[in-house]
Amino acid sequence: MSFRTTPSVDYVEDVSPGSGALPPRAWYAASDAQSLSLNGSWRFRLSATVDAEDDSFAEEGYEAGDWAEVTVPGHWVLQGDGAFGSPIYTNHLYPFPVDPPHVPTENPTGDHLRVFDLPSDWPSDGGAVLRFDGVESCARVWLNGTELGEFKGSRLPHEFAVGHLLKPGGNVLAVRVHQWSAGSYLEDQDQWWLPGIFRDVTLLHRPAGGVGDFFVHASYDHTTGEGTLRVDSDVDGRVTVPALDIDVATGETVTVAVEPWTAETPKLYDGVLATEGERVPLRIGFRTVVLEDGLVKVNGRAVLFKGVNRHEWHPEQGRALDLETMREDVLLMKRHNLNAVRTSHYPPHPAFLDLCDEYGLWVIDECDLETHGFTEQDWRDNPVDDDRWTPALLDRAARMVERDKNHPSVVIWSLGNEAGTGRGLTAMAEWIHDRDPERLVHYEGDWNCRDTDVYSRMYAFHDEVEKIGQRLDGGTHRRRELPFIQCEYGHAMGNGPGGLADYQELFEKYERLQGGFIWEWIDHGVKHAELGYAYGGDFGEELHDGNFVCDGLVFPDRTPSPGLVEYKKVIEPVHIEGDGANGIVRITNKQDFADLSALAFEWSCQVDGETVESGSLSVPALAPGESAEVKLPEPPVDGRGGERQWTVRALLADDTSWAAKGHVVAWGQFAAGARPLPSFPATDRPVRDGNRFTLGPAAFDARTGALLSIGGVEVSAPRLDVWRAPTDNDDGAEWQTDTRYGTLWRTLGLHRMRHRLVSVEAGDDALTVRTRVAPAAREVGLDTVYRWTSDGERLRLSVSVTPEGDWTVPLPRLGVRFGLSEADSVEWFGGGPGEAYPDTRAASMVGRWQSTVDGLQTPYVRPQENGARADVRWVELGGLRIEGDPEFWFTARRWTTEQLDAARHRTDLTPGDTVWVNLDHGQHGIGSQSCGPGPLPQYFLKAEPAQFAFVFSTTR
Ligand code: IPT
Repeated sequence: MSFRTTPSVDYVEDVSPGSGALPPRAWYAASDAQSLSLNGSWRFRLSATVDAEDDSFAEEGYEAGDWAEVTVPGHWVLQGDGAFGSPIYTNHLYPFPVDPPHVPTENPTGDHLRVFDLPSDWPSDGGAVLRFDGVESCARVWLNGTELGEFKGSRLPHEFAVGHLLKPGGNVLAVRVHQWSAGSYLEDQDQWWLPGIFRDVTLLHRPAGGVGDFFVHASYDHTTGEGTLRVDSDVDGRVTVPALDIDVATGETVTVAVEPWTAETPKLYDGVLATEGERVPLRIGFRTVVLEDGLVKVNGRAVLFKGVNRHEWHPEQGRALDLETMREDVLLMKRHNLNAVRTSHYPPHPAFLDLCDEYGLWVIDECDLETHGFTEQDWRDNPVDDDRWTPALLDRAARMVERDKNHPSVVIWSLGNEAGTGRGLTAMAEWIHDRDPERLVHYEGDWNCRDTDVYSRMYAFHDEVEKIGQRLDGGTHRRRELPFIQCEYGHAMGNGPGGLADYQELFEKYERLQGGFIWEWIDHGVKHAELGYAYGGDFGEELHDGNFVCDGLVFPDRTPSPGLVEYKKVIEPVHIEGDGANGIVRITNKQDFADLSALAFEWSCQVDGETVESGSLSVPALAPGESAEVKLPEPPVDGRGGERQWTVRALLADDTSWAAKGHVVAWGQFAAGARPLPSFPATDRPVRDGNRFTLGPAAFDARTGALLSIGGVEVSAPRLDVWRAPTDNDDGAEWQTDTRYGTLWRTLGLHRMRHRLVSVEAGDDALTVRTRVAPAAREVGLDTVYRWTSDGERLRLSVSVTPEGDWTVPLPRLGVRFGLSEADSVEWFGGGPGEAYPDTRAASMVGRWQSTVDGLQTPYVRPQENGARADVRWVELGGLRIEGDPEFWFTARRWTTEQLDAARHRTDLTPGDTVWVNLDHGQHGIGSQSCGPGPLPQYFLKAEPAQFAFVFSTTR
């Protein structure tokens, strides 16, 4: 005899999207129909398998008093202090056997229970709908003991008709959520696996004659300046837009003069869709998206996407984001000049799209689909190429498009991410094209562009992007006619990404290149009591991808990282270049739609980094693409003869919804005269006194030639340093074999260089110390000569480095490191205020800056090289003033590079007694090799002969 033991749980491994839910429809936040939020505290019981507990908890009268509680929206693994399991991070590996559609027997299952009363004024007529905006990954739902159905599609809405089941009080809503389901195979995005009811649960009254589904078609004709509106509605009604005097029936078309919607000018018209039983507010943006002349055009103009990939993330709530956090993301994006978001890799909380409409961001709305883990088996059994899964794929496409179709910000639909190729994707594209011919379709995985309207790639190197721009990349006939975007580039993991300015130059040079989207917005660090922020492996996962989950432009707490500051500069909407010698500044409007009337311009003149004069600059309201040359005022007369430069800034002329008047949008800086280099005659002579040499203000160890003090300031002797704690980009991704310099440097031994003293020579005007710096076991080395001179007050160190042997790798850095026993505040004249490296220095502004040693540190979630300031002319700290000949890179920290290198989390770093200072002549570029290209050749720090000098004096 055979029998099945678990007939009731077949749905978990069923490839179908589910059963019982209503057809998808347009989402709206509020209408005049009543609604009841069911967010809040729910009773919660966790089981280890899908059927460890029966479903009697769904019955009325069930006693759940001894259950735990969780907050909805939320993920249970982030609640209960570890009592409910923990998060798992994998990039593309499935954390369970690839055995589709089966999932492990160990399948954490969370039973959620909520008892609610209807408000006393809840209408007795009409029906009601229960809406789940997001549940990971599979849910089965009961109301008052009656099963409503089950569903998959974690980041998509599901509604159930419940009017007939509701009672005034004591309604029992029971939801059983399984962490793993057949749907998990379609949700293999690079992120934490986080089960739970993580978006809102809402009960919506559905009045008789209420609004059903509706589709707002609002186009803009740039040749006439007119907008055309038609609202198709399942339920007939009227559409009114008071500001436009529109009052038409649904389904009827009306054309009037309008201001169009663009990301730069997000004009929304308030309207109402009124049916017999309901009034739904509309926010209408008129715009037309087409593929024309091989370009994505909106309102007749090609757009340049300056975008970012945004996962939903909060360090404590995971993907359960509140409205304020969503708004913070949008405001940060607008304030950093971004104009586009790809909702990687699933439709976001719908309120986020409302914000994109309101503040102005172009959106690529991506479907909740990724089957990346099948790449491990050459895509065998990939669900997107297996007809049995196609209904689930179509269901996902429809739930996204129907939910989000009324957002003007959404200009492109994306089928999903990293799912290989297959018939299921084609079916999705066909369905979407048919349902919404007024938008374009994107998918990166198909390089032949069979189903898509844009050729999209991720992490293509600069040289390939240039070829694509020049249309020399070949490809299918269809692809050759399409515009190009990088849906992911500039991997913002740790220090970096480098090379953004070089990409932007290409995007701006070639018409076919319509920009790109940085990977990614935020580090998905999980707030952790001991570690600060946890990443993959910190929860004991058996398979994980470490800190690959921390690769955002903002830190987990949404503090902008230097990468975001750099990106803001690189994509600034106004280009400001100057000819300082002739006092001319050239301003170019790089926007696609808006003129410059929203901006005010200011000039200032600096002598040695200090502003001596400033004023406003009148700049014509240039149209997009236009440039003008503006004459700067006569440079101020100043007897000091220092280094002079101009700085010109573009600021918001008035308050906007996203930043206050005076917010700096763009800037340019240019020299008005060369920098006088520090020099003095070497008048002093080294004098021996026992085991010391003195030279001007300095004392040296006579035997080793090591500097001991300058004036009263004790130092641990400067010596050559080439090591930096490898960044994630130095380490590179595992699939990059021959350019992973972090490993190559370590193999060569650059992290354990030995210093052999060759000679100490006291001459007439200099103390010269000759050394050879080299790693054990290798024949390569760096002949290094330190030459010390003084004029009695100041001390000059000239370093000359001559590589010996066959150097096949670049150097991480080249300079000197020394220790100071006391240092806290730091002031410098040079690049700032933030860190910069050779290929991440666009945003480094030359000026006078102040900070502290702690303030100089950039808190990358996994500690690594950070905090260098570029182009430093002089720095003062710890009683010393150090001037550079030429300018140098300055770094100071309370731990050694070796300690920084060994640390896995910020909490591993404990300040020691010494402040370690690096004065570098060179730094190797950063690149984006944690996923993408390394530094371009011009940013390599080659092992080549080099000379550089520093002048030391005391400030006390
Ligand atoms: C690409 C993914 O699309 C994205 O989700 C993320 O994983 C990113 O890489 C790296 O952080 S896939 C890439 C490995 C080609």
